[in-house]
Amino acid sequence: MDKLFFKCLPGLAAALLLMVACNAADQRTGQGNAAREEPASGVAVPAFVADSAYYYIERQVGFGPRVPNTEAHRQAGQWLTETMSRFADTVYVQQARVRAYDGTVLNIRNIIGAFQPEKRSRVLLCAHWDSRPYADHDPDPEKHFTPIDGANDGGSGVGVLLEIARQLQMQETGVGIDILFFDAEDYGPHRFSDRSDNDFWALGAQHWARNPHQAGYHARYGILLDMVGASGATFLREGYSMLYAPRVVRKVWDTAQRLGYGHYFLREDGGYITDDHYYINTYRNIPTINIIHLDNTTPHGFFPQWHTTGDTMEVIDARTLEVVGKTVMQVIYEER
Ligand code: AHN
Ligand code: ZN
Repeated sequence: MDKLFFKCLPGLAAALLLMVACNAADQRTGQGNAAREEPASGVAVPAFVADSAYYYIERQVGFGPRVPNTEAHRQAGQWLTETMSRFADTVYVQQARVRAYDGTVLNIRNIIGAFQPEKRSRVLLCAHWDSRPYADHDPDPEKHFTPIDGANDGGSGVGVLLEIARQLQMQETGVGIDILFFDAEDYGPHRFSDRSDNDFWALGAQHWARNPHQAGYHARYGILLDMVGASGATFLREGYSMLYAPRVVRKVWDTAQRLGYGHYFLREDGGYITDDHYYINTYRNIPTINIIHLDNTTPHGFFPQWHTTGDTMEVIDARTLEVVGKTVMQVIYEER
């Protein structure tokens, strides 16, 4: 009974919060759920609700660190599957066992929501849903083996994409959309382990890219969201994105500029990051970019709380979620 109570209360809070968020949007536009904004291009794009994306991050973090083979991870995966099932036309859950750098066998799940599955022309949106098992960049050495909340690293991309999924359910796009939540992105070698190989990151994406949920799966292009929620985020042009998908980078950065978000999407090059998109590009030949917070002023090149116990809800700013959500929505709703 206790369990039921704890399960239902957040559910009710969710419903209420979403209702409030929707009503707020309704009042602004007076158009109910079909709330529309028509900027420069003239395409009707539904209004991304940043508070809703923020709430989806809070829910994920609420399960505890989403580290593979833990109860919090199992429960978060269950919630993600259920939530995606409310929005997408078809949901696939791809289960697998993969071997981590240290030999640990991880039970993983990639969760995929397909919108308008009958459409041949498709765009893929993705993020990782697991969180890192260790805060190996924490300023406090005692925390170097503490799992992290991953509010920004993991949680933010999923939060933005769940809100986009909610909008897709209310108003369809000209192309089909697939939203992929990859598992086990962040189980890469501990900073102090002797394995420094880059191929132990993005294990879920590596598995999916070799065994897609549909044989021969293809999409026009893909967009990965990684660490898209910190206040004052800067998105530099990531190396592999420029190498494999320069036209997609240009399309997205131009769109952001048009929407007035040029101070987030900088026309500046960042480093090459081995992330989920690398395997989508190399194994599946789908030109895929990474919208990732890069910062040349920190020692590791990421946001300041990267892989520390400080990656909590406190770093999340709804304004950043809004910038990314609106940009991605504009791009996909303009696609014919
Ligand atoms: C490397 O550090 C080689 N890849 C890390 C990509 C990453 C970690 N994204 C989020 N967390
Ligand atoms: Zn990470």
